[in-house]
Amino acid sequence: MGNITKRSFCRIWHAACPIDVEFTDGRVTKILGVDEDPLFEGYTCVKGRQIPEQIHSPSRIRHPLKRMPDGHYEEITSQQALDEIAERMKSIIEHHGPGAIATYTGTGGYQNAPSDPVARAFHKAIGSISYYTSVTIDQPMKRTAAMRAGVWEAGPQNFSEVDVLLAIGYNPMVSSFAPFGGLQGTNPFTTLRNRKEEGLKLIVIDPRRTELATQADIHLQIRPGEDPTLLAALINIILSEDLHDHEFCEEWIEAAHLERLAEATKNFTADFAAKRCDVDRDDILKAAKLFAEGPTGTAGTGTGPSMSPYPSLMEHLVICLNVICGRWLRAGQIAESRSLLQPDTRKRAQVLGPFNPLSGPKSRFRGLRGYGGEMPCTTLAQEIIEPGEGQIRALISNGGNPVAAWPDQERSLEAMESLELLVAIDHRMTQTAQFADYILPPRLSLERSDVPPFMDRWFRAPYACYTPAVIENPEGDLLNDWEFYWEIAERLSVKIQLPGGEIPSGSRPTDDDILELIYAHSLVPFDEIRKKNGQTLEYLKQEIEEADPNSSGKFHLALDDHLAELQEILSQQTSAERMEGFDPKVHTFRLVSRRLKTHLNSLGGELSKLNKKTPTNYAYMNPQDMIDLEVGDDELIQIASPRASLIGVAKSSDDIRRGVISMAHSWGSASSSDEKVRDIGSPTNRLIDVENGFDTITGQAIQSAIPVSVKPAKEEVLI
Ligand SMILES: Nc1nc2c(c(=O)[nH]1)N[C@H]1C(S)=C(S)[C@@H](COP(=O)(O)OP(=O)(O)OC[C@H]3O[C@@H](n4cnc5c(=O)[nH]c(N)nc54)[C@H](O)[C@@H]3O)O[C@H]1N2
Ligand SMILES: Nc1nc2c(c(=O)[nH]1)N[C@H]1C(S)=C(S)[C@@H](COP(=O)(O)OP(=O)(O)OC[C@H]3O[C@@H](n4cnc5c(=O)[nH]c(N)nc54)[C@H](O)[C@@H]3O)O[C@H]1N2
Ligand SMILES: [Mo]
Repeated sequence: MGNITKRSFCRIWHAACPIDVEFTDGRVTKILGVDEDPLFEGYTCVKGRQIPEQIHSPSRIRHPLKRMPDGHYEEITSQQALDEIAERMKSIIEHHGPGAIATYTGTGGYQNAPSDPVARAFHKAIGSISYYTSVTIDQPMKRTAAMRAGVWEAGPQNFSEVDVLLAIGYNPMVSSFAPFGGLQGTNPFTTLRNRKEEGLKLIVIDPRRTELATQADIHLQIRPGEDPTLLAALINIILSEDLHDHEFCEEWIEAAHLERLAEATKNFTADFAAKRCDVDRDDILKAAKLFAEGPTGTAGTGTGPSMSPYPSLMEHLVICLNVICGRWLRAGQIAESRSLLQPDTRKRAQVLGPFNPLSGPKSRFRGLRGYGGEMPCTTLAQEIIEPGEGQIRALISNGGNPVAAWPDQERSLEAMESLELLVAIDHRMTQTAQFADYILPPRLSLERSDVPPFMDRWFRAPYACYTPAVIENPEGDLLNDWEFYWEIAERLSVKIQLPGGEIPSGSRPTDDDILELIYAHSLVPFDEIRKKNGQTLEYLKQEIEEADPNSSGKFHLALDDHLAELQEILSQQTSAERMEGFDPKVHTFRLVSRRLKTHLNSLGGELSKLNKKTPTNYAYMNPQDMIDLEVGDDELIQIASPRASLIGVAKSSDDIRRGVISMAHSWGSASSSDEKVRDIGSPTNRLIDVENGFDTITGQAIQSAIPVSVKPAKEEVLI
């Protein structure tokens, strides 16, 4: 047959890089970038280039597995698995109500356009509130903080044109992720180099001198968890030096809110912040001035500070910075990004809201509520464990890995053990799949038609991108995630309702039928999108309209709960005091989260090249700290938080500030000890307690800037 090439796009992660998939004798042999793509210019990452091995790996699960009473798994047909699962669900619903059936959609589900919408709609169809996703443990405050402060309908200033970028705790060169208005994963190296050549000024706040920070004009190498202090100081300096955008503030900030914000931040002086955050005072002053003088710019946050103490306050302060400097698109300007898959929406230069984001049902725990159409993931393990009305008894893990990824592993493990029914939709025997009653293998990326649901609204141009399944009849008994929900709905005699109507009963729809139902009201008709794989549609760039003369929305910057938190912070030595059991003499280090080039959360270890490059989730530390602790490279250390301890493999890295351990999450096993740390790493989520120091709005647990003690550990701990 020889070599043929088919065009698709990568779905290892949201970045959605266009790829040419090379086939030799019917097998995928190579992934190539697409040089002529207008946004990506040939860019791919090392993970995406391993897709051939992922698709053809002998260890890939290709047939449904059922756990037998003695614990071993047997292959069964998908029809048998679905019949049995539906029967068990029926009985659970009959005895305990539909809320006892839960789904958790993880990153695997989010790289698959129909997965989340169909899973959500299935839960609506059966009347279950118990829908959860990784979004509520992944910067949920981006949504809630914006709603609480007010949303600028026209959006942030365009990344391609801004003069200053303030990047707070994200690293797109590795993560291919960037927030709102920031550098996206779309070809990040070339894009940043080009923008720097055009004069972009870059300020980075990160305890690590990251791949992004090396490009910064000012790098504030902050003590982890102290971002609220630094951000409050930037606001204070900008307001007291009169560097803010008066006109914008007068028009768009609710009366008295600017004065109250100024009052609440006035003690956050450059000196105070320099001491608390351990950064140079003059650099803070310079950063405030650089950002405020722009003339244009944008500030945005990533996972680091969003997982540290006071994350909602932190996000709110970033909104305040953008507001007081007027960092938004105005009437007559052109927005560079535009969603093609969502319905057409207006973009007016005005504030919508504020809104109450917490409109969902009440959780049984910690006074938290649902938001954004789902329940907070940090309560899910407890909702499973805790008996009583509302207890969850069945969980579908839809492209996720709860045991590895959820904060508070002890609770996650107890939850997995307590479930009456656990179904894992995954192609790997993960830490979670090991507990499953049924494992249903999905069709993987190249085996399904798709669009990039997440990047669609963030590409730096209206960009149309669709792929057909480039492998048509994959070997095995595989279901696309949505097919699982449809098959169960058929058996429960319920209808799944999508924007374009119900998924029909009887004969099986195609992926394209489902995409068409989901995107029935898209700006660009789905039939049109289907004809495009990586084209920018410049003519769709949208001009910002004047504000509606009757609009009364204003930004609310002085929210009582956040002002109270600012006062609390002023009275502390460190934000770690937010955690019970923190002892400044014992917990002298902070453990921060990071991403690794070779892995995507828990995915990567099964791919030979990636595993060889990164065999474990090293505990990266400053070399001087290692000398002080008398620990050498590749030696073991014990890391203990107020909650629990783990064994890490130390590695010196002079890009990390002193007093910090930088470590990737979702490694290790489902056991509570780390004998195999050198081969499979260890789980930082064991160190976390969802009840200790959590964010009261979103429920986000402290997953970064975790106070820990560190000491050398002997090899014997591995035996
Ligand atoms: N301590 C700490 N904890 C964290 C974080 C942190 O920074 N620190 N980060 C948090 C964040 S941001 C997130 S998003 C979560 C991640 O949480 P999860 O999404 O639960 O974790 P992943 O390891 O990404 O799990 C994705 C699973 O999907 C599977 N998969 C891959 N492709 C497909 C597919 O095509 N179909 C299906 N059905 N499955 C597929 C993979 O094999 C993998 O097991 O973890 C969170 N937890
Ligand atoms: N290669 C790769 N890419 C990925 C992933 C992966 O696992 N591997 N995961 C994907 C997922 S699920 C997500 S959500 C995105 C996340 O994308 P990013 O948010 O860009 O994630 P990171 O690269 O971990 O960057 C977080 C940064 O925050 C810093 N940090 C930690 N604590 C603090 C703090 O208290 N304050 C400040 N200011 N900084 C802090 C860390 O040092 C780190 O550099 O990445 C995605 N892309
Ligand atoms: Mo994430």
